[in-house]
Amino acid sequence: MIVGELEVSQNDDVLGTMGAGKVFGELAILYNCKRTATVKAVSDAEIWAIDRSVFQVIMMKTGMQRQKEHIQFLKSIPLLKNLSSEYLMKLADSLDVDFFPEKEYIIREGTKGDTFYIISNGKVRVSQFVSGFTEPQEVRSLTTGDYFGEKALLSEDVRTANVIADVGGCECLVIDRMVFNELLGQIQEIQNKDYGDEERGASRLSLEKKQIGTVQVDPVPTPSTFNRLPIMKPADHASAASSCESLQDKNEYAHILMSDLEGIATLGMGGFGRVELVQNINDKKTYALKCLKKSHIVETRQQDHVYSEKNIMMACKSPFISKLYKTYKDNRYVYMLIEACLGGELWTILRDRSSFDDFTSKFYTGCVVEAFSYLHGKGIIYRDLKPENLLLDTRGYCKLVDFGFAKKIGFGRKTWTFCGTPEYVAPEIILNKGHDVSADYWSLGILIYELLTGYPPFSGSDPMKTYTIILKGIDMVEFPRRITKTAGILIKRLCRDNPSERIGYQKNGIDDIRKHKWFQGFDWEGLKMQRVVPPIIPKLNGCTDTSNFDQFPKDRDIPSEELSGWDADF
Ligand code: 6J7
Repeated sequence: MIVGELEVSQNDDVLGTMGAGKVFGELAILYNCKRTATVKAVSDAEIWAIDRSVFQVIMMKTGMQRQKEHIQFLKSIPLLKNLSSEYLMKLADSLDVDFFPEKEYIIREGTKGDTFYIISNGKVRVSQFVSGFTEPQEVRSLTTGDYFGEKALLSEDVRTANVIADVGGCECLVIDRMVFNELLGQIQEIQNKDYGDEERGASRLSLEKKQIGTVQVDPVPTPSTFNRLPIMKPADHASAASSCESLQDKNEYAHILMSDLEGIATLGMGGFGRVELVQNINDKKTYALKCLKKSHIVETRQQDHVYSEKNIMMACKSPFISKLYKTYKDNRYVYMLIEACLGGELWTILRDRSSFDDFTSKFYTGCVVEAFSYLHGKGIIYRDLKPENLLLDTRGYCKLVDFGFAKKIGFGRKTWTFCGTPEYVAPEIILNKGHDVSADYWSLGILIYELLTGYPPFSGSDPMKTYTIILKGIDMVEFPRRITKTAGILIKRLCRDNPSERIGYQKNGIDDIRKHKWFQGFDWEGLKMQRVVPPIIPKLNGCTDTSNFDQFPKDRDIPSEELSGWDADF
């Protein structure tokens, strides 16, 4: 605001007034949600305004620019010259930048250490206690591009020298223990570094290790928030379905005409259109037909998402992902002929049972891990994990459905579209920092929590409250006793605020999740080969039985024709 006076109110209660120089309106833009308060001019006022798209572009560009600069700088450091660009990107993503004024101790000898530093600008002086002297003796000075702080992380745990900011202060890139171990710990130069401490007679002070205080966690209220809607999505509640047979080759379906399909029942519906169970009149096989209203797609500008959904699903061949066999179109709809999964939504089963036991949760999580392993291996992120998007097939295996938010981003790249379902959205998506497959690992942590308890860990009465709770972090969440210690550890490792620290996103990839203690003894091979007996076997009476789905009324609404031609290649 430039000139004038503004009044801020909520539900007719005046919260305060603002004058020149104040900034407002950022919350709804940051969090992609409705305005949280009313702002009214109480005098003539002049204001500068930025709309959401410009704000997001600025956020995206500054984020990309910062990352580019960090990568460029990291590339110029001889120590890191052999690091792959994937590692450099992860490093650039995980580091913090800190400034230390002149004479400040960055590191104090004898204290516990958990961070590694690279000097990005300025100088430091390094000193050490040496036998025969009462004061620490200066041993060297370091400048831009030099690093320090590795010894406590490699073996000692305790700092072996003092590092003090020199004249003019010093700016450092700060890397924590976990990222250091993951990305830098194996570098030979670091492993073999010998500072000549022994020859010098260094006598490291053995200060008492500081006790790490226990963090007091405020229990977060966790209301049951079902009926969760995704953000910026063509379909609010798209579900697919199944056939009685295991259908493998999509070319087999090329000959199926729309006129061969007879409607049996509705499996799901929303603003986007509906999903119908249909039967081929010739061979009696059943499918899910997802019918998307073209006018709705155009109104919500989801054309690219719909194409992406088609292309990704068509390219996927995994038993843990529902198959897309064929697409059709007419003047009002585009259609996707999808494998039916008549066991119903995992969400419905979870709702009916309140929560799952450890093995049941492991089994469904395992199916998702296999689906993610397949998608991520192809450079595809899914971005909408939740029990509503997991359907059970006739045998009780679950499959990922609804690829409206999936995107092929390749490797070492990020994307910026704000999407997902509030309770499952990762902090970097909320903060518009750019995200990649690591956002799927975050959502996997949320899923495990929800399967084990029946409710998600972060949940508010509206999306913005949910986002605010998410940004407080997983350590603020109460873990009920039904979440075992090892399950809790895995959830916390998946829901790290820093995407690079999430399990699944490190050098061994998703295998780290498969090998996690919570999965000890789990038959991954059996799951992959679908030999494991599923924990819940759906009751089904033939391939037209829709009793595992809610009932929906007949669709009387005929959408308007949409003839712009955007779907020419659909
Ligand atoms: Br730089 C530097 N020079 C020395 C040295 O001569 N002896 C020791 N022990 N450490 C030196 N350092 C760095 C090294 O990276 O200072 C850091 C203090 O914390 C040390 O790692 P640290 O022991 O974690």
